[in-house]
Amino acid sequence: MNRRHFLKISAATAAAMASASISGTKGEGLFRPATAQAALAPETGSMGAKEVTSVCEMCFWRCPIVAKVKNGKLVKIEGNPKSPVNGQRVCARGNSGVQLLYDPDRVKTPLKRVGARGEGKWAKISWDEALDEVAYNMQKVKKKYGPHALAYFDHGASAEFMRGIFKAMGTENYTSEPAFFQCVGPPALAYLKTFGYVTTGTRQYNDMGNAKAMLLVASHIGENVHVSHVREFIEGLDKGAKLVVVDPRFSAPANKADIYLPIRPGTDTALMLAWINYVIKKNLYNKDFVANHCDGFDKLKDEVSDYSLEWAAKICDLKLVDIQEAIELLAKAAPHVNIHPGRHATWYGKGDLGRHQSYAILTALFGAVGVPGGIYFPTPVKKGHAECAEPEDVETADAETSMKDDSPYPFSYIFGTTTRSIIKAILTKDPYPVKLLGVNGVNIIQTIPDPYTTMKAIKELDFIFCEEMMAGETAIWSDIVLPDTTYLERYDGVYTYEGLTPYLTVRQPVVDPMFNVRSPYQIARGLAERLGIEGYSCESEEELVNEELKKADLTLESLNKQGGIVVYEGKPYRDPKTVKFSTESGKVQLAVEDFEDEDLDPIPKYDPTPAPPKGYTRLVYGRAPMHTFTRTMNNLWLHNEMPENKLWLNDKVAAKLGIKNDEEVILENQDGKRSNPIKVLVTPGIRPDVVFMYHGFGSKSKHLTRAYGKGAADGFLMTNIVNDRFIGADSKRTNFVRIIKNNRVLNIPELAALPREIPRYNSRLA
Ligand SMILES: Nc1nc2c(c(=O)[nH]1)N[C@H]1C(S)=C(S)[C@@H](COP(=O)(O)OP(=O)(O)OC[C@H]3O[C@@H](n4cnc5c(=O)[nH]c(N)nc54)[C@H](O)[C@@H]3O)O[C@H]1N2
Ligand SMILES: Nc1nc2c(c(=O)[nH]1)N[C@H]1C(S)=C(S)[C@@H](COP(=O)(O)OP(=O)(O)OC[C@H]3O[C@@H](n4cnc5c(=O)[nH]c(N)nc54)[C@H](O)[C@@H]3O)O[C@H]1N2
Ligand code: SF4
Ligand SMILES: [Mo]
Repeated sequence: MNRRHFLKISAATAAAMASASISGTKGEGLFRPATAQAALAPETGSMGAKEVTSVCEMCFWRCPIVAKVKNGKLVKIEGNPKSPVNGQRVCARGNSGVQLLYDPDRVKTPLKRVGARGEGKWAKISWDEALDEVAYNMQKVKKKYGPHALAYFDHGASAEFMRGIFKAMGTENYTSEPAFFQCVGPPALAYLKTFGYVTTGTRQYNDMGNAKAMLLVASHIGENVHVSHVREFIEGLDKGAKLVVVDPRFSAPANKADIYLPIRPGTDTALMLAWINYVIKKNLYNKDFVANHCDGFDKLKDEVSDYSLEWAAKICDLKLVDIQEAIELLAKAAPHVNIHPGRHATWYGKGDLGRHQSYAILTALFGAVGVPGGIYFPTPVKKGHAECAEPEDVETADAETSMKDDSPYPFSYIFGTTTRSIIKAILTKDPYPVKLLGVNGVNIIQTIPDPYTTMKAIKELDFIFCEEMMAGETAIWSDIVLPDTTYLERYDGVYTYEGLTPYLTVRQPVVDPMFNVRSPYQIARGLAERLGIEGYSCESEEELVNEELKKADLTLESLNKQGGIVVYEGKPYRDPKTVKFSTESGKVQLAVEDFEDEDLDPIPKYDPTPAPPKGYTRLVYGRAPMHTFTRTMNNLWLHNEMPENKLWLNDKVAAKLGIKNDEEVILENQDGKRSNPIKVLVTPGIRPDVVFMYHGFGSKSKHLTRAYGKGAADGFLMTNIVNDRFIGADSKRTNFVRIIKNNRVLNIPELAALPREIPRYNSRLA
C-alpha cells in the first residue's frame, strides 16, 4: 500500500470511528441500582449539544478534547479544534470515553472486601466508613512498623493528590511504578545522562514531521497510537522521509518502511554498536558537532571498534547489504534524521539502558539535536502551583537501610523506589517490612510482571486499598475500594504541552459525577482530615485550578472564553554553533562518567540476552491500536472492535506443528505456567523464533462482564524477571513458551540457526 493510500484509509477509519452509533450498554453490572439503569443509557445524536472543552485520559498523551453534552448526558467526544496537535481528531479510544463514563461495571460506591483477597466479594459501605478504615490502617501500620511500611503504587492523573498523603506520612515508597520501572525508565535515564534532559517521557520530543529519514527500533507507531505522534510520523513520510524499521514482527510502520529489518529479538544493541562503529570509521559523523559539543568521542571510537557490520549481521540474523544500506540511508539524511528514542523499554533487563543510550549516541554523531527532524528542546510553559492543594513538606524519615538511597540499582532513586525492591520487602521484610499498599491508576496484577509473586505479596500485607473506577483486578485484590470519578467527571488541574507547538489547557468535568463516586482531590482531602495532614485547604477544585492558572495570567473563565486552550510559540531548535546542554560540562556525554563511577558501562556493550531453550519460543507483546493496556478492555465500543487478542505465529512454524489460522491453543511458559486459550494468527509477518500478542487481555475479574477471560494475559506467562543494573526495572521479554493443542504439548521447531555467541536460557543458570 502506498503512503497516500494509507493516509486515506486512516482518515476513513477515523471517520468511521467518529460516527460509530451510540448504542445502549448491556449486561448486568455490579451493584447497579435501578435508578442508574436510566443514567447508563446515553442520549443519541449531538445536534444542539452543549460543548465543554477538556483533556482526554484514555491514554497518557492527553489530547485536548471537546465533549458534547445533551440533557446532562455525554453524547460525543471530538478533538478540540483549537488544539495545534490533534485539532478535531481523537483516536478510537478517545472517542470511546463516552463508554467509559457509562460502563455498567464501574465501581459505584465505596466497597469493603468480605471474601478472600482476589475473590471479588464486597459489601457496600459509606464514604465515612471507607475513609475511616483507610486512615485507621495507615496510622496503625505507621505506628507499628514505621512510615516506610506504607507504600504507594500510582500512575496517571488520578494519583497525585493521594501521593501527597503518602509523602506526608513520611514514607520513601511512593512512585509512578508503571511509568518508570515497567515502561520508560531506561530511555529517560539514558537521554538524561547523554543530553542533560529527558527527551522521552510522558511527552516525546522528536520531530518526525520534519525528518528526512527515521529509524524506528520496535516503536510500532500506528499500533502504538498517540494522535499527534502518529500525525507527525505520517507527515514526515508524506513529505518524503525515508524509513528504516527494526522489528522481529512486521508491525504497522514496517509496512511503510523503505528498509525493514526483521531482527533476532534481543540483539538490537549489537546492530546499533556496529552502526556507530561504521559511522565513525566511514567518517559519516558530524565533525563540527562532535568537536564542539560532545565529550568522550575517542573513548567511544575505541570501545566500538570491534563491532563490525558482518558480525552484527550474524548476531542479528540480518542481511549485511540491508544493514549497510540502512545506515547509509540514515547518514545521508543527517542532521535531519530522527533516531526515535523509544518509549516502552523494559524488555530484557540486562542491556535495556545501553540500547537506548546507543540511540542517543547515534543521534549525537549525526548532530541531530535541536535541528528540524531530530530530537528537539522542550519549550517551558508557565504554570502555577496550587499551594492550597499541597500537604506540608514532611522530611522523609531516615530509614536505617533506605530502599531508595541504598538501592542496589544506583540510579533508581531518580524515579523512586524500585517496584521489585518493594515487592521483595513485602515478602522478606528485607531491608524492612512493608505492610500497607495504596494503589491508584495501576492494574497491580497485569502491569507488573510475575503476578504470582505479586499475589503472594498482597496476601502478606496487613492492608491494601485502592482508588479505582473499574471493578477490575486491582479492585478485587483490595480490602477497601474508593470509587473515583472518571476523567470526564472531574478537574485534574492544568495541563501544559512543551512540544513543537506549546499550549496550556485544563481538564474540567463535562458532566456531574455519576453514582456515589468522589474526585481524587476530595478523597485525598477526606483522608488528610482524618490523618491530621494540613495543606488540602482549597475548598473546591475550581479554586485549585484558578490558583494554577494565575501564573499564566488566566482564570478558568478567561480560558474557557478562549476555547479552553492557549497556544504559545515554540522554540524547539538551536543554533548548532551556540547550543548548550544541561549536563555538567554543557556538552553531550558520549561516554557517561556517572555510570563509570558506579561500575557500570559508560559506553554500551553488547551482552547477549539468552535465547529460547530447545522446544520453546520467545514471548513478546505490544499495543493494540484500539485499546490502552487493560483499562479499555471492558469498554463497549472498543471491546466490539477487538474483543480478544491473538497469538501471532510464524507460518512455517505453524505448518510444522499442524496449527491452522484461528485454531485455539494454550501457552505454557518455561516454568510451567499456562495461559487462557488464545486463537492463533498464522502469518509470515513474524520471525520463527518469537511469538507476539497484544497486551491487556485475559482479565481475571469476573466483575468486568465484557472483558473477563477474553483472550490471554501476557503477564501471566512472565515468571523470569531480569532487573537492569541501573534502575532495577522489570524485564518482560525474558520468557519462553511452547504450545499446547488438544492437551498435547508441541515443541517449537528451531528454524533460525543460533550463533555460538548467544547462550541458551537455562533456568539453573538464570
Ligand atoms: N505484561 C505487560 N506489562 C506491562 C506492559 C505490557 O505491555 N505488558 N506495558 C507496560 C507499560 S508501557 C505501561 S505504561 C504500564 C501501564 O500500566 P497501568 O497504568 O497499570 O495500565 P492499565 O492496565 O491500564 O491499568 C490502569 C488501572 O488504573 C485504572 N484507572 C484508569 N484511569 C483511572 C482514573 O482516572 N482513576 C483511577 N482511580 N483509576 C484509573 C484502570 O481501571 C486500571 O485498573 O504497563 C506496563 N506493564
Ligand atoms: N493504542 C495504544 N497506544 C499506546 C499505548 C496503548 O496502551 N495503546 N500505550 C502507550 C505507552 S504508555 C507506551 S510505553 C507505548 C509503547 O509502545 P512502543 O514504545 O512502540 O512499544 P515497544 O514495546 O517498544 O514496541 C513493541 C514492538 O516491539 C517489537 N519487539 C519485540 N521484541 C523486540 C526486540 O527484541 N527488538 C525489536 N527491535 N523489536 C522488538 C514487537 O514486535 C512490537 O512491534 O505505546 C503508547 N501508545
Ligand atoms: S491518543 Fe487517543 S486515547 Fe490518547 S489522549 Fe489522544 S485521543 Fe485520548
Ligand atoms: Mo508505557
